[in-house]
Amino acid sequence: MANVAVIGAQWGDEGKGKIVDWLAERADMVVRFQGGHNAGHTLVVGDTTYKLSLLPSGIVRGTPSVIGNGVVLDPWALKAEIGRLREQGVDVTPDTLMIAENCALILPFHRDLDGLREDASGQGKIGTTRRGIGPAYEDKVGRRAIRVCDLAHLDDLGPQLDRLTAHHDALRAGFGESPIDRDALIAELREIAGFVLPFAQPVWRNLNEARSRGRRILFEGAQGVLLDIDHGTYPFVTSSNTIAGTAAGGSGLGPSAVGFVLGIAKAYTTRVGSGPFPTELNDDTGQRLGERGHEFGTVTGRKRRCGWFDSVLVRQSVAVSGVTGIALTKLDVLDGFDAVKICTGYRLNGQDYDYFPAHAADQAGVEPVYEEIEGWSESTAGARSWADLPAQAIKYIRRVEELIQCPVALVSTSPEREDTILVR
Ligand code: 2SA
Ligand code: MG
Repeated sequence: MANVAVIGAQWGDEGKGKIVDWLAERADMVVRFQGGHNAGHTLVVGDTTYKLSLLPSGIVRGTPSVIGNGVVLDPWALKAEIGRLREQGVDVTPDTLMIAENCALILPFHRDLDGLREDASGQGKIGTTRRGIGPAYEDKVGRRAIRVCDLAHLDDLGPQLDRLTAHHDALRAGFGESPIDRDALIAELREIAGFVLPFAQPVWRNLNEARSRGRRILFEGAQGVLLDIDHGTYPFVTSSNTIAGTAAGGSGLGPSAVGFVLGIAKAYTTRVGSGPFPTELNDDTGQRLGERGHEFGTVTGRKRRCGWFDSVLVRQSVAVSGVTGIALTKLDVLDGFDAVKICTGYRLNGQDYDYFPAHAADQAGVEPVYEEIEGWSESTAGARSWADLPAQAIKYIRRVEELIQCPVALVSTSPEREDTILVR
């Protein structure tokens, strides 16, 4: 079996956690390659629900798990998440978790800055998770970041701290905040270093070695393609590249390491945070999708905005991420509708669009064009084979495939791992 990269094909929360868990059984390693603890992956195993934000989903079943260099790592969040898992009976040791030594850290003032900016933005709010993700990536790209490997050299941090504090103290002053207390920061880092360093590894090397020994690697994306810093609904995006191409750069393997790209898409659409959403429904139907789909954020508990399936957006995600097959999730949420709609194109200023234009005002202004399909009254919840699906549901899936120009490889019909239909 080829190495699989799993990515979200919408705005995140497509149900990647369950699919990754399903695939992790067939993989030797699971790798996170971008994002941080802004992700929220829910896994249901028997009677237990695990909520992961930073750790790769393989960790729950003991599959060796890797946090790659493309991730921004909050060491305190790491410690807290490992602590919660240990309470649920899942042990995390340096045998089951490796962290790239060249991973940039999220520090306490990144989180502060994320919140300060959001609070000051009013209407322009991005609706971030306030975890410091954006500010940490800014420092990485600005060559000021403190990285995991620096935790072993805290006495030599002088020049780096100069650059970091010069930058942040100016920003903080603008918000009326006091300068960074360098001694306190070093003391905090010294305290957490002992927890993090046992997991630190030259991950690129270990992964390449594993690959040459024929180990199967599963790449676990976070968020979704429409939140990609380049291809997403900028500026209402996250601060990393969420496309499948990042699996290589964010882990230290070449692009040839990825053999199959599985895009995850919900049978409808949701979004948390601000930004354009052409098929959003601010009516009873939207309400019903949210209630049936339990659409609340895993990390922040925020209510998700809901709407019909948008084939234009998913087709675009399929293209920019090189998606080989789609896993369609939460089909059962559409059970019982008299009719279901699929967005097949947009209209803007009297013009037709078969793609999502880049400009923010155009993205906010497009009117969706819908195709209506007769619904199905039977339940698809828990269906485990194609034969269990009502004819109309199959028709819906086939139409989705046609519109997004990509085959549906899996259909997920409940949070349970076993309730998954392998299409071909
Ligand atoms: P950030 O914090 O800088 O990454 O936020 C920027 C935008 O990215 C969105 N974003 C997400 N959207 C959906 N799911 C995400 N993870 C959690 C989950 C979200 C939660 O899986 O449930 O619990 O609220 C996620 N992470 C970031 C965010 O809403 C901003 O639009
Ligand atoms: Mg999520």
